[in-house]
Amino acid sequence: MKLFNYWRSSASYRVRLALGFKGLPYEYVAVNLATGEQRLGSHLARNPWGGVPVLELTEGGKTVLLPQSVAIVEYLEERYPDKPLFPKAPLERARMRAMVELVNSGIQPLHNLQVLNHVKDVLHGDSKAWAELWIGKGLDALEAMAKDTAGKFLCGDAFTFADACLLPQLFGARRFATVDPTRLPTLIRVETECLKLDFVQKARPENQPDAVN
Ligand SMILES: N[C@@H](CCC(=O)N[C@@H](CS)C(=O)NCC(=O)O)C(=O)O
Repeated sequence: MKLFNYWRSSASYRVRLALGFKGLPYEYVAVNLATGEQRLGSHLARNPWGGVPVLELTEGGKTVLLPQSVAIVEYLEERYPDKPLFPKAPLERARMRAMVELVNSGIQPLHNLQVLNHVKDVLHGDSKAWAELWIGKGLDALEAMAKDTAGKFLCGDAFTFADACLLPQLFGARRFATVDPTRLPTLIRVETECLKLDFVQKARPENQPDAVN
C-alpha cells in the first residue's frame, strides 16, 4: 500500500496510526500542502477534492485510490480485522464512532487550510479566533463524552479509532489554540497514555520524512 499524505495533516496522522496499530507496512508518499501540491492535476487525479490522505491499494488485481481517512480506516478494519480498532459491542462501537464523527466532521473541517484561508482572505475575518472557537467547542464536547467512556484510552481500556482521531486533533489544536490541560483532563491523560506506545511515536508528525522543524 502507498499512503499519499503530509506530515502535519491530522487526517493523514489518523491513517498512519491505524496502519501502525495493525502492523501494516506502507510506502510513504509526501504531498506538500504548504506549496499547494494538493491542487496540482497529478494529485487531483488521485483525489478530486484535492487533499490528503489518499491510500493506494491493490485488491483482486486492481489498484484503487481511496480518499477520506474514515473510509480508509474502516476499509483497513474490515480487510485486516486481526487487531481490531473498533469495539465489538454495538453500543460501544456506536459511542466510539460518535467521537470519531465529532472530530471528523465537527472540529477538523473547521480549521482545515482551505477554510482558514477563505475566512482570512475572502471574508476578511480573524481566522485564528475562528479556529480557536470551533476547536474549543469541539474539544469541550469530546471531553464531556470521554468522561463517560474512557478507561485507559478514550473508549475503555483498548486503543481504538477514537484515540487515532484524538491524538491528531490535539496536535492540530495546538497549532491554532492553547490546549489547557485543566479544561481537558481526560483527553490529556489519554493522550499521555497513547504517547507511550511505539507505533504512536512512529506515526507522530515530527517523525515523518517530510517533517519541517
Ligand atoms: N475528511 C477528510 C479531511 C481531509 C483533510 O481535510 N485534509 C487536509 C489535511 S488534514 C487537506 O488535505 N487539506 C488541504 C487543503 O485544505 O488545501 C479526511 O478525513 O480524510
